[in-house]
Amino acid sequence: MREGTETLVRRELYSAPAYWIRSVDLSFDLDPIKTLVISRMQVEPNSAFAGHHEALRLDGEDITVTRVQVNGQSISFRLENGQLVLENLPSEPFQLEIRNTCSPEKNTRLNGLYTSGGGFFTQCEAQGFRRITFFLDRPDVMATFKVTLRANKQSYPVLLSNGNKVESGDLDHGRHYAVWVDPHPKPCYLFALVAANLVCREQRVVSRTGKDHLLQVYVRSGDLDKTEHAMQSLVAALIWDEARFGLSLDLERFMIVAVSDFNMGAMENKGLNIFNTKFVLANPATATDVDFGNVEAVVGHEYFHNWTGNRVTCRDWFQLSLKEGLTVYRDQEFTQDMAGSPSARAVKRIEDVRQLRQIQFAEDAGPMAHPVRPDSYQAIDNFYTSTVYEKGAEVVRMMATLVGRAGFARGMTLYFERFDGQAVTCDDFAQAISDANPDSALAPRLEAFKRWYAQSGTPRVQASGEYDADNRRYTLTLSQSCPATPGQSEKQPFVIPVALGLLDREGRALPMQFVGGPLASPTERLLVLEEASQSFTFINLDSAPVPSLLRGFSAPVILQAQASQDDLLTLLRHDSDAFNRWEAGQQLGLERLLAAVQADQNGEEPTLDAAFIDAMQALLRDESLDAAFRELLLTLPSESYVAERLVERGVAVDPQTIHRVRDAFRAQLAQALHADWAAVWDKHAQTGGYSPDAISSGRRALANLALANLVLDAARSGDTVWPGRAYQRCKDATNMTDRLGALSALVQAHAELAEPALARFHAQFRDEALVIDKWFTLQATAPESNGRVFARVKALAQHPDFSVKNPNRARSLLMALAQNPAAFHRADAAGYVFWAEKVIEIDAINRQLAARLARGLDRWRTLAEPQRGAAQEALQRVAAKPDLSADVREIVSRALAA
Ligand code: B3K
Ligand code: ZN
Repeated sequence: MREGTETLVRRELYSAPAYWIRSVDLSFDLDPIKTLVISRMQVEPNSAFAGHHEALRLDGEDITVTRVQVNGQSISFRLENGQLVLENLPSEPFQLEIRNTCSPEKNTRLNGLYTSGGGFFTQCEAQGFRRITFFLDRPDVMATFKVTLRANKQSYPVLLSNGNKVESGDLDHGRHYAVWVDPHPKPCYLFALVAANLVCREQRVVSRTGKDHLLQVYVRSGDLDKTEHAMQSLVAALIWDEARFGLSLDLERFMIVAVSDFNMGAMENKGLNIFNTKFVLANPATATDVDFGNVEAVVGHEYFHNWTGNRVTCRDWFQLSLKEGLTVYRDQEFTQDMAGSPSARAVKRIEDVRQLRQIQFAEDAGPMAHPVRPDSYQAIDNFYTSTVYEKGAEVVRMMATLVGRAGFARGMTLYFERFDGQAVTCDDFAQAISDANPDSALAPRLEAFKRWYAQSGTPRVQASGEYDADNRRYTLTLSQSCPATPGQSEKQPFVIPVALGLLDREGRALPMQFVGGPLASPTERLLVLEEASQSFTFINLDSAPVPSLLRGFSAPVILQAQASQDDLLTLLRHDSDAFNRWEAGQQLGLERLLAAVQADQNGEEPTLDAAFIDAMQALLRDESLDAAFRELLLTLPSESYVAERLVERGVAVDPQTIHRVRDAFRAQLAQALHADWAAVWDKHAQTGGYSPDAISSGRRALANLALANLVLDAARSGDTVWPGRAYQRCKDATNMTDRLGALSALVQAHAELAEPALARFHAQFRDEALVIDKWFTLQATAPESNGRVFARVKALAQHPDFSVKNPNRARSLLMALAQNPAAFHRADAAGYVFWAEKVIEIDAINRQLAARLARGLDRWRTLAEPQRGAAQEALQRVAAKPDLSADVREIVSRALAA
């Protein structure tokens, strides 16, 4: 047992293991109360340690060892800090056999071998395998696995593990068995087994190599009608990875299994992906367009790990972004390529950036700020963060930008040539991309570029332009800085690719020519900012241009450009870069929100000006724009994004004021554009037969936004027609996107009809767990008004359908509350008291889940009083618990540290 230990693990202290485990033969007698595990390993002393006779220290946690044998002879052993220590071992390779037991039913942490819905499932990344048997639980120890499963045949008809099934049959006493062999050496975090009563959808495909593959999606028998989209997504992912990167499936069989109790989204176990049901199950009646998109993205993500993560894995957990950043980049590209049109690609990019700025930027500014390649951790599970994943993906994206699309594909090829079958580092990856592109913009700057892996914090880029009319020149000066973050006070300059365009006042793209540069004058250029400050001069310009900076969000930085209102309006109307068009609109909205929050202190009512409303109206009416893009343009920056921008300006955050102001603006847009919203609704409300493609889902998204505005405006005007229509749509809708959109319109506007609609919805979907999750979330994320939302969340926590044991359900209510600033950050501290209770309650059951919820107060220091003091007290209350897990302790102590 290693409970409560708070040792800090450091990246610098990496050393190779004293022994290798080359193969392992595992056998399981599966029983919920007591499962017997026998592990036979081929162990080899690491020749680098020759002559030292190191002890072999095997990791173990919450398991009981009953016998240890070396080459068939029982030997003595001792347990030290939870590790099984074996001494006086042979200096030649030997066979080690360990027998131990574990208790899957008691494993409420959902880490290791556990039971869910009457079946057995595993989760081993990062350190769950040690909860199954004693092992060198580290990713640089790679072994081939043979697995024998024995279990009651009636209760567990399906027995699965990694690789290929080589044998199966019946045993005495109603039991049966199956033997699986995985020929690919792998670290133990990629081990998986499933024993359950499941059915599967299957399909055969032939890959480019000419090989035949069996694809299977396993679910509970009632869910088979929700597996088509996951299977289609898997086939699409297979084809895409071959086409874009030349990477084919290396397995005869590829399985996906859905489980309803799961700590995160999904897990890329070799050949046996285990998924949270939320990211597998989808049909039009129960899943929204967003769910369909998530299924495609996560199925793709886990499939892509088969190469980026499994074939080439991480040397140690500090290198996590090696596989996660790269695989997120790959799944983002996959979704964009699947979306097709340039406009649909831009929509996906905007959604990804919005997420990055909302979550990762806040993380980078708070107590949990860490580099993409962290330097230390207490609980590795706390470092599966937005920084490692999403910022890591941006780092890969910048490399791809600097070497170009074809260059990046070459880099990937070299990466696999060099490292296939090995456990490597982020440096190895960057080196391969660079070496494959010696003449690129990356190669000469590689060392400086790698600061993205080492330095935490979000860089700021200031831009200012000067036009010299006499010489018809425009000089753009870019400078960068990065605020101090925990443990890092000084930062060196980053290598920042800045995609740039110049527009004239009419919005036409201008050719961009450098002094003395080549004659070519494209309308977009990639500048590389690598010093603290640099100037770029463009010639032959007849008037002062409007710069379109950081197109496509070419680097994960905060741009401080001080663009004028006119410039922003020009960009909003005309920029050829869809991302920057959207960004200009966000800037215009943001400035108004910030000004109104400040003015609120003088008692001024928040009022939107005609110029802004007109601009929004023009966009809403512009039929040449995709519906999905208009939906994004017409959505104001979120409350948490506004809060972070206030922090930037040194203002203490009052979530209640931000909420009041943003709500007032929403209401004004709903009123001023009423007729336009009604017209949009008429045009987009009916989308015909359901298809989750980008065009149809964009139409549904815009229709739902229109309905939300119309129902919201009805709350002001007393109109009953629109709420009536929304209610009717809740009843009649033929797909979940429309139904939930209508329900959400009622709930968000606190319409009277919300109550009967919610009750009806619950009754209709009471047996669909994932839909009931939505029902909880919808209520917890409604705009707060007079404490009603918070009161409802507390009541819902007592609802018979609520349970903190199921992570999806717990998140659907509690994480949702933590993401609803005005409901959570109450002046009377009740939100924090409730939060602390739940963190402590859940920590006793499931520490990973509790640690995620504990992140909810990361940004307490930015709050104004009385919230600030109250939040601190709540954190202290949690920190004062003596038996807290290392996971939660790490989060709250970092939050409280000065
Ligand atoms: N690699 C897993 C995450 C495991 C999290 C462990 N706490 C899922 C993924 O990123 O694909
Ligand atoms: Zn991943």
